[in-house]
Amino acid sequence: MKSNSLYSLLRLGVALLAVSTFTVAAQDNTTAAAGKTITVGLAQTGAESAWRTANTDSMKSEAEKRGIVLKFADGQGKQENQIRAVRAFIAQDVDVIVIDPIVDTGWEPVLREAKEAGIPVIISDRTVQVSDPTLYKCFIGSDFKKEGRMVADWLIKKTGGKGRILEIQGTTGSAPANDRHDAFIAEISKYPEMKIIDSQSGDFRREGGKEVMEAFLKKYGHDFDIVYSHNDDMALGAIQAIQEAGLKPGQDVIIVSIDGIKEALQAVAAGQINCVVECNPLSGPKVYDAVAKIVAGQPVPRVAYNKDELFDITNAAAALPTRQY
Ligand code: GZL
Repeated sequence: MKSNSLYSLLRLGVALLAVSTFTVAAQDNTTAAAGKTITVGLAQTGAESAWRTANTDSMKSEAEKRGIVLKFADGQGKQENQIRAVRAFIAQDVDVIVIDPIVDTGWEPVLREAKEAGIPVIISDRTVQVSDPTLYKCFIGSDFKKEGRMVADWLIKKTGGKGRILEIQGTTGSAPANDRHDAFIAEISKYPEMKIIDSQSGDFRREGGKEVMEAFLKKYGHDFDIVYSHNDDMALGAIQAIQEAGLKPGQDVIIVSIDGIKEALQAVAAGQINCVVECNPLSGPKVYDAVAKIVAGQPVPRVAYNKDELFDITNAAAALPTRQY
């Protein structure tokens, strides 16, 4: 084949490639242009647990799927970082701000700034305490009080309403820690022989759960019956400490937890955790459905709770193959 015809063939190939890439891009732009490309600012709590990683992955992958521009800020476990990020989103005039608030107080000033800038806010995952309900559009997440009740009711059935309980709490001041504690206490307080003998925060971190459990074991030896952990990461850390102390988790002590991450369900199937109440982290689709409605000026439900399931030895193994997180 003559070199110049090879050259023209190559040029044609490159041109076709460019067009196909451009076409794909154009299609995306066309789709976006038709529906206006939406920009969302997400102030995430941090990366404290496997649950949080799944939550962040869902928010990022779903935004990409929908052609939404996501400005992501990792709060690194500090509310001031989240507030700083929200102020940056306001300055960038995003279409909607989504906040997963680390703690549930201290949000009014920055929410007021977003309102004055005309930028709607969605509270995702954890709730906030505000005096003015117009400071945010809606809450999308799980009902933490229901989760606390579900764990307590399972324990009451399992023990006949008896037992000395050690509680490993989530992040101090966070809605899940407050609500999972309060609702659990409200249920078990109906049984005089069932009580929490000690409660410490492990900050939703695996290492935190292990450290708190090590301190409990030093203080109480084996003079307790149940460990109630506010999330799976801390429960898995606690299991490590319990094993290192020569006790069998799930047998010598009952362990109950919340979240439903795959590793915890594997521990339930293996008999090391006795009960896990799910708290679905895959918020992306529901949050961006609400974003689309808000941008289109349509109403959204004030509260949208996830459906959360309970897993124990009767159903954990069967659930494992289809677990998405
Ligand atoms: C609950 C979520 C909690 C999880 C933890 O919706 O805010 O934070 O239970 C996570 O695993 O770190």
